[in-house]
Amino acid sequence: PTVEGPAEFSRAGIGGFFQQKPVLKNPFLGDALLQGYLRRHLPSEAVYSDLLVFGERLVYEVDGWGRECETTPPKLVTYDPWGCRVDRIVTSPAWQRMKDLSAQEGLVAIGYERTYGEWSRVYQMCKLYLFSPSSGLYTCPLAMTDGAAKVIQALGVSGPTQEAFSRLTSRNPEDFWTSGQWMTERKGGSDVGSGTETVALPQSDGTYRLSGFKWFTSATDADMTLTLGRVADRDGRTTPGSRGLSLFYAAVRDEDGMVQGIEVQRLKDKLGTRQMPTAELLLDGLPAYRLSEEGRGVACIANMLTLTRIHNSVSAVSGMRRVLQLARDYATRRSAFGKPLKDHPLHMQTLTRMEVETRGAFLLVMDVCRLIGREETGHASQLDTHLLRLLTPVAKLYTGKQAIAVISEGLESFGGQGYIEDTGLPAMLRDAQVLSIWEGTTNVLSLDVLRCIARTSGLVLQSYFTHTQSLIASDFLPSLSVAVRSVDSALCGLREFLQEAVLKPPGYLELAARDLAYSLARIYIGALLIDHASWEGASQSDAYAALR
Ligand code: UCC
Ligand code: FAD
Repeated sequence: PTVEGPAEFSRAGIGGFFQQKPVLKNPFLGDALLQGYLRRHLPSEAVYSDLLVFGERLVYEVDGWGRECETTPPKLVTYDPWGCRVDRIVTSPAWQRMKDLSAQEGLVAIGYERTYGEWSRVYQMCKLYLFSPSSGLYTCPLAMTDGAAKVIQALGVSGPTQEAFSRLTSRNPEDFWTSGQWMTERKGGSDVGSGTETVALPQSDGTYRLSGFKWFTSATDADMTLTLGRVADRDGRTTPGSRGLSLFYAAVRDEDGMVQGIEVQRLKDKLGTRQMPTAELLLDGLPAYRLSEEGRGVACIANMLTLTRIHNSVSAVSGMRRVLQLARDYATRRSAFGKPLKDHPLHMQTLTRMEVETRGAFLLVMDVCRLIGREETGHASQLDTHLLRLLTPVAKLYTGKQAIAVISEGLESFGGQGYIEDTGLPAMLRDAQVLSIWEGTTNVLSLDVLRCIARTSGLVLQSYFTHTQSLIASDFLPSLSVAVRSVDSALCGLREFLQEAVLKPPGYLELAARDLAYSLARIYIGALLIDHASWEGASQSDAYAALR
């Protein structure tokens, strides 16, 4: 006689248990720190309701488009069916919808309308922070678009950049443009001064034609770009090094939407950021306008670097927050050893550590946004300007690395499912990995920190010490005194280290650059956590995070 097994596992039956998946809820409502931060600094009903409604839209509409961008990556069509060269980058319909949404929601515009004065950047970046993990990486072109608008505004909007500026900052999807940022060439992405081979040939009408090879160009479906090149003299000679670089503006396509003076060599095959086209471009006489004085290219594109590095930091912290929101939800749905994960103390300790990192990163990044908002509206003191210069690279390099670690831990909190492609979770880790590479690697930004300290004869550091001390010197809760002592003693240690370092042989600080930048980040984060927890509207969680 044959033995029959349980019916539920026979024939087509595969058992009756199916794990509930983690559910994305309104990311604004699920973020107590974000709400608290806004209540404290920007208590506006209009901002609150905009973010609330946007949060709903992200859950019910946009998040699905984000997945579609991932599963329908861009393609390059080099020739049309009749053999004509077209170099068309075809993106998914979802990617197109992201562009329209970005205009409608004012994701760049808010930073220029300045409805909330010095807090407008904070508002804009909070909205981008909610958007980023659902955006299918559309935040990448938005970062460069914002950076380009800032450069153009700083140089004075005139001539061909007049139209560009109004399109980059438009809320009308019909008008809205995105910009590229083409800096990296094959010889070097960090050392742009030595690596740039692109030559700019002056034309009789005052414009230029660019010839060269851009090795990494992201979101290459952009309408325009800012890029670097060397102006050639009558004999075709150029000035080597950084001093020979000028900044150019170019429209990428003509009126028929065809690339002009450009051949798209190929699209990159990337670990992550697959939603977005990243191309290698041959510039073959690309018509361009020079925006900077000759030789001032790097200094002029620095405004773009500042803003894109801030966007990078916002994306980093938003990735951490998103994985945590999902992990917390999952901990209520998944059981092991007879109880939900949320009732296992060690699992919750793991999530708590991620929460503290995320909170610290959020406060650091928002503080940089606060500072740039002050600078742009003429409210910045000398101390603010110093802090902005120092903390921009610090925040970018630190949060980029944090995001990789926190999101990696986040994947593990789903067990094996965190490794399964169509849950959408692995893409979060892949996309985080780039955050420490583009817009300046960790080491290059650590050296940028040293350079800005040297160029200001240490004044940026003085401002750092003064402000950090003031954050922990105000009326803190008595229960936080352990945390205050800890930050205070770390500040003393840092001061002593720097006093000794200047007496050491050259090269000593270079080796210490990364550790120094990390210390600057961690101490400042500690002080911000204490400051936020000491605010009258703070919650118990705020105090707990500061103590952790
Ligand atoms: O990766 C890219 C796009 C990726 C996609 C966008 C993602 C956005 C986020 C999305 C989130 C989802 S575009 C490529 C990015 N490339 C880099 O970041 C380059 C990394 N390398 C550096 O940053 C280097 O430090 C260089 C290239 C800036 C070094 O060049 P130099 O010529 O050696 O620089 P110097 O001599 O230090 O500075 C030249 C001038 C100085 O001004 P003056 O002459 O007035 O004294 C500096 O003060 O530029 C000024 N400067 C700066 N100013 C240099 N760096 C800065 C800065 N960070 N801030 C202000
Ligand atoms: P390298 O400069 O060769 O650096 C190699 C290593 O050396 C790094 O670890 C670096 O930290 C280290 N290093 C370099 N110099 C020093 C030093 N002095 N001291 C210590 N360590 C050092 N670029 C654009 O211009 N536009 C884009 O749109 C764009 N999109 C990108 C998209 C993706 C997905 C990626 C991965 C890159 C993109 N980039 C873009 C390029 C990116 O900005 C560069 O890759 C990055 O700046 C590093 O340059 P590199 O690749 O030449 O590395």
